[in-house]
This record gives sequence, C-alpha cells and structure tokens, in this order.
Amino acid sequence: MESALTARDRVGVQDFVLLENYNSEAAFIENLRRRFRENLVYTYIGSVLVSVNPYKELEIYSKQQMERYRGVSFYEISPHIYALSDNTYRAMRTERKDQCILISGESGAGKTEASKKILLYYAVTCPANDHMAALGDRLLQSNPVLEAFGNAKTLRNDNSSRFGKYMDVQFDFRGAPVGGHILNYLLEKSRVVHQNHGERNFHIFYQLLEGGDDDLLHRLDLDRNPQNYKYLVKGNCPRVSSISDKNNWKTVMKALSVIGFSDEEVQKLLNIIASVLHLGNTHFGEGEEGETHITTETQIRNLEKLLGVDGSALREALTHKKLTAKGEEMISPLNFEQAMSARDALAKAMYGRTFTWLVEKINQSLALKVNSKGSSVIGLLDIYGFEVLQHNSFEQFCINYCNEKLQQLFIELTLRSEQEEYETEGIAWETVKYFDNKIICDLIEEKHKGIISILDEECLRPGETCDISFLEKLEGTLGGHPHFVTHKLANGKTRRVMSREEFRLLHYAGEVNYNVNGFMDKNNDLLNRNLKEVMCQSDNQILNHCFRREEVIDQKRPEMAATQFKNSLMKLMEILMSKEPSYVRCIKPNDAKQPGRFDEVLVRHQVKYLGLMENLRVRRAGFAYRRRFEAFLQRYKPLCPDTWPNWHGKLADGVSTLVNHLGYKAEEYKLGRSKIFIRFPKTLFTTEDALEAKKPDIALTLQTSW
Ligand code: AD9
Ligand code: MG
Repeated sequence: MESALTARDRVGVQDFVLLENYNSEAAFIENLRRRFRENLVYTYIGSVLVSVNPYKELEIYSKQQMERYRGVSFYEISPHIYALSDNTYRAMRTERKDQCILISGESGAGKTEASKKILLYYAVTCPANDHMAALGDRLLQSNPVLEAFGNAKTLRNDNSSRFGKYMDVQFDFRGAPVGGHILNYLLEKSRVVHQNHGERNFHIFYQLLEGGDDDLLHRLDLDRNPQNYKYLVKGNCPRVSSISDKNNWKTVMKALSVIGFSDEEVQKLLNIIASVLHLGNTHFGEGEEGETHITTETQIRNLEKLLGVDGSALREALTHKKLTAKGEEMISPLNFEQAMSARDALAKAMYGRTFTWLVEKINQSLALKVNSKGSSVIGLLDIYGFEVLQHNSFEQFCINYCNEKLQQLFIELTLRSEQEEYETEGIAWETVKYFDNKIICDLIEEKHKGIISILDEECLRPGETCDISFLEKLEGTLGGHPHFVTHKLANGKTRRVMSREEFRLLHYAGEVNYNVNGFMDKNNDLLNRNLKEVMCQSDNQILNHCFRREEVIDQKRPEMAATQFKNSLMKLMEILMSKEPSYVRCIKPNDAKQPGRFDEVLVRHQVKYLGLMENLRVRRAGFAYRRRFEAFLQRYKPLCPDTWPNWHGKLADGVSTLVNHLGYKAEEYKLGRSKIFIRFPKTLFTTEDALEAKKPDIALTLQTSW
C-alpha cells in the first residue's frame, strides 16, 4: 500500500488549514491543482467548501454517495458538497437554528450546479411522506423552469443564470421538507432585446421554436427559424452544441405541470413569449415631417390576437407619448429612435414582469400547506459572481456591487464566528489583518454621496441630463476617492488609457471600468404611460397581473432600478445575517469550458478575489486544526493504552492523556472547553501516520482523501 506521505503528496491535503505554508498562494494553488488532477474537486478551508468545476460528469453524485455522507462527521470523510449539505442539515436539526448556504464564484464556476446538488441531496435523503414527496418534486422542478426563463448562453457559460436567486427550504420538526420560497434578484432584461456576439437570448425562446409542436407554433404565428426574429439574431448564435433545446422544452413543459401551472396559464405564458418575438419584428418608418409610423401590420395583428389588446391603441402607444403637463394630458409623437426604444422598453417590461410572475406562481406552489410548528429553514443563495467583461455596463455595476456586499458579509461572519469560537473555547484570539471592503460598499451605496444616490439624483434632475453629465457629477463628488478613478488626473491632465465615458472602480476583487452609456436609461427603466395603459387592458391574465391599473393612475415615480436593487440587497443581508452561514466557493479552472485544464493564472485570480487566502489566514489564526474532544479521542484512542479501547473519565482528561502519551509539546496544542486546537499540521500528520501504522483500515478513510 502507498504510504500516507506519498498519498498526501499526490493528492494534496483535503483541508487547506493543513498546508505547511499556509501563507503561500503558490502552495494553495498547487494543492488545488493536485486534487483537480485526481478528480478531487472539493477541498475545505475549515468549514468552507472550495469547489473546482470539473467540466465533466464525475461518479460522485450517486444515491450511494449520498448514503455515504448521511449523518457522517464532516471531517472523517473526503470533502463533498453532500458533506456540507448534510452538516448544514444536522446543524439545523440539532441546534434548531436557521441555516444558509452561500454559493459564490464567477460565471461558469459551478454555483447553480452546486445549488442543484444540495437540493437533490435534501430531496433524496430527508424524511418524507406523500405530501412532502410531492413538495420535493416541485422544489426540484422549479429549477428547469427558472433556468428556461432566466438563463442564457453567454461567452462564459452555456447555461448562465442571468438573475440572482435565494431559495428557502422549510423543514418541519421531523426534518422533512415542507415548503419553499424563492426571492429573485435583478434579471438581466436588456438581453431580451440585445445580445453580444456569441451569446443568446433566454433559453425559452429557442426551446419554444425548436420544441413546440406545429399546431402551437401555428397558433402563435411563429416559424421555427430563430434567425427570422430580430431579438434572436444579435448574437448570431442560434444553436449551442451542449444544449438540446428540444429536450429541454419537454422538461420545462413537464416541470410547469408538476409545479401546478394550468394548461391555460401555460398558453397565456407562451402567448407573451411569442409576443416578445413579434414585438422585436415590429418596424417603424419615418414620414417627411419626422413622424413615425408602423410598417409591419402583421406583427400588430399578432400582438392584438395573442395579448388581447386593442391594435389601434397599441399602434398609437408605440408611436406616441402621453404626457401630463399642468393637469392636462398631451400626446406627442415619437421620433424613429424614440419609437424603437419604446418598443424595446415594452418587450423588456413584458418579459421581466412575466418572470417575476413565474417566481410568484412557483412560490404559491411551494408555500407551506400545513401549519408546521417548530419548522426551520435552510436558505440557498446562488447569485451572479463578480463580472469583468470587455464592456461593462449598468448590469455589471449592480452585479459587482452585490458581490462587494456578499464579501463584506463573508468577512464579517467568518471573522465573527472565528472570534466567537475562540472566546467560547477560552483561547486568546490573535488578530488577523484583512482588507475590509466597507469603503467600497460605502462608495457605491452611501446616501447622498454614493454612486447610486448620484445616479438617482441625475435621473430625477429636470433639464438636460445625460450619461456624461452623470459621469461629471461622479467626478465632482467622488474624485480623489481611493477606489474611484476616471480619465481625469488630480493634476488636471488626462489618463490616456481610459475613455472619457468610463469610470473605474477598484473593487476588492480587482479593477473594473464601467462605461456610463445607458446608465441613466437603465436606472430609469421607464415605460411610457400609454404603453402601460394598453397592457392593463389586455385580456391575458398574466399581463393583467403584471401591469396594474393603480400603476397608471398613481403618478408617483417608482424607485429607480439601482435603488430597488440596493434595497433588495439590504433585505437579503438581513435574512442572511439572521442565519448560520456555510460557504461554497466555486472556482472555474479554465475559460474554454473543458475538462482536465487547470489555468493557473485564472485560478490565482479567483483565489485572490474570493478572499481565500485571507479566509485561510483567519482560520489558521494560530491553529491549523481543531476537533471536538470526543471526535479526536474516538479517532486516536488506539494509540494510547490508557484510552484504548474506551476512556471512561472526562473527555478533556482523555485527550490530555492521549496527547501526553503521543509526546505533544505544550506549544504544539491547546485544550479549549470542548475542542483541542493543534498549532501545526505536522503534529497531526505524525499522529495520522502512527494511526495508519497501527490500524491501516481506520486510517484509510482520512488518508485516501488526502
Ligand atoms: V453563472 O454565474 O450562472 O454564469 P454558474 O452558475 O457558477 O455560472 P454553472 O453551475 O451553470 O455555473 O456551471 C457551468 C457549467 O459547468 C455547467 O453547465 C456544467 O456543464 C459544468 N459544471 C459545473 N459544476 C459541475 C460539476 N460539479 N460536475 C460537472 C459541472 N460539471
Ligand atoms: Mg448559475
């Protein structure tokens, strides 16, 4: 048999805290690489799970594997997403405290896959009765539906989530899942009308065209070729080799029915999806006086039929704007550009609001049907990772802001929990230096002075405002801030590498240049009132639900997009703070979406911005390893005649006897109130080797995973 040392050399350590040189980024990455080469995609940093996307199906997610991890102590078995799921579940059950699992990482790193695996683990391993079994099904089926409408092929990920998702799973006192609730964040609506080269619109459009039967397409007046639809051709990428739109269509239709959508609701939903495509094909002509008219009557007729709206009212609303000035209503014609953007705004609003309706419907289906006393919750957060594209806009600004907030929460909570553990164990806390990104969060969200406030103010300011005037405002207020840069240098000269339309934020994860073009429009997210009126009058129940009369009557301006997002993030932070967090930090090994490739530069960057080295330093603050007395004694008791086969005294005394016998020196370890803390990995390895020499079969569980 291979010795423990060579096994460790070959496959690295299963917990980074056991790295000899825990300050070395190179050692960290080498450990990841070794494990990745051996298909060991999971590694711990204490209780944090680091996961590297294998980009291939591994045989580690079977039911048997689930059974292996069920009820087994976290550290006694190789790291796995199931171990984390099980541990979280048991913590919820035994400590009766709500839990949450925060999954982070960049686009394509494996967040959504991880969240699905966690959900599947609960659906399979938790107790259930008939009612619960149906609930488990509905929980699982919510994924294909939300992915069809909220995911798209991007350059980074063929199945990229274009919305953030937080899902609560509620368990009853017996530990059976009894309910669920989803919160969705900021769908990337701009994708409905525009896609970058090599990217697609949301999956559902292609699924419908590819999978819908002839009768359905005939009823919706659609033909099968995505290239015939303006909203689908921008990326020039109608098909994706890794995706079967046809099969996924079937899955989605089945999932909708399992969740409880009626046939009629599905029909109305598809009417809206088809209408978005017809809207995209609606064109305008310009008259001699600059007035705009619609040149594609068929599309208007289709919309009239599919949405149950009045065609002439729609025609008017697409080419005119209704204003109220001094209490009087005025109609003013739109020019060509304005009409195009009114049309796009309508498509985005229809799609975005329908997505929210879908989530609400799913929530109704998952809602607690029985009064469940003593229930507790596990929350799952799968939210977009930090994004740096070639061209970064409002969406990236919001996404990266969200990641700043999550990083802050991570720092606060890991530091807090470490500190608390040291305190409860009665061990002196050694301060660890780390970068606190609060300064960047403030830069973005502070009232009056932050970027979001300035953007809102600029959007509300009467008179001539534009994206550039917004940028100038930013410069005026924030110039000189250590994390904010524009082309203007303090000495009045200009920075040549930056465009005049950009500002740069120095995020905790790296620098990002944002182009201000479109910021004001996207933040305003305005839809002309007369278009809203037409939608309100639709006889499609979904649209009726999405466009309320009150909205048209009430002239109060709703909150702007960035502020809405900020407020929903604040609420999310509160939810997460009230729960016990666990973390999955996902890493993408290469940009080519290929198995077996480990791009060191790419991985190093992610290790940096996920704050993993800091996380490790905090975790190691003095001690490499810690275990509860009983777990430590149970494992190593064969090594000492006084503790073998059983120790009958106090646990602390047993551990003390054991480590004395093993010759641990005073500086090598400390005993807390319920745990032993070991300073150096070497001490533990020597003990493990001794165990392996004595009891090869016992040592195997730990050793094979090293
Ligand atoms: V994004 O921010 O939504 O764009 P995610 O969610 O982080 O991104 P996702 O989970 O969708 O990434 O993973 C991307 C692809 O990697 C998947 O479609 C799979 O093909 C692949 N993947 C991810 N995790 C695993 C895994 N554990 N095993 C096998 C995986 N393949
Ligand atoms: Mg995802």
